[in-house]
Amino acid sequence: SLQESVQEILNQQMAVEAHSSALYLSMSAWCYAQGLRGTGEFFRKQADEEREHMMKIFNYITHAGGLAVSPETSNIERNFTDLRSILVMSLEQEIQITENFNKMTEHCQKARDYQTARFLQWYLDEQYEEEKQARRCIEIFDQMNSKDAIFDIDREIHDLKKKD
Ligand code: OFO
Repeated sequence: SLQESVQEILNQQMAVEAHSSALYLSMSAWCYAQGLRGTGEFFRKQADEEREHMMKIFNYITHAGGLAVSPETSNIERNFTDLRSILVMSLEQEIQITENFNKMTEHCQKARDYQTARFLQWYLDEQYEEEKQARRCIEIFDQMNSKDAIFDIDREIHDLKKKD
């Protein structure tokens, strides 16, 4: 079964994923309220994915005979200034989450819990994709930005969830 310290860092990450999901939902709401439906949908899907990430950890802990902790979420940002600042915030958040998984993997290796280290590999792959997508969003914004282009940007970001 899981070592105490490994269970603890997995539970902490469950809370991070829950927060991430709630933050993306908040970004989605803001975008929809601005009439940016494409980006609103993009972030709504992103919120769903973060919840799936959380549940994947929940299942892992549970099936390993541990005790998962259902996280609380608070301090969810609601006041955003503009679309670009949301896109930058999203990239920064993903970079931070990647760093979490690096540290967790290192912890598991030191604790000689190679099973969990291997489980975490999935997240590192996923983070690579998410950072790539978040970086692409900022590129799209910066390449296309002009007052007339905001709805084209909105559509391009929306379509990112179809590609890959
Ligand atoms: Fe995009 O963060 Fe989850 O793992």
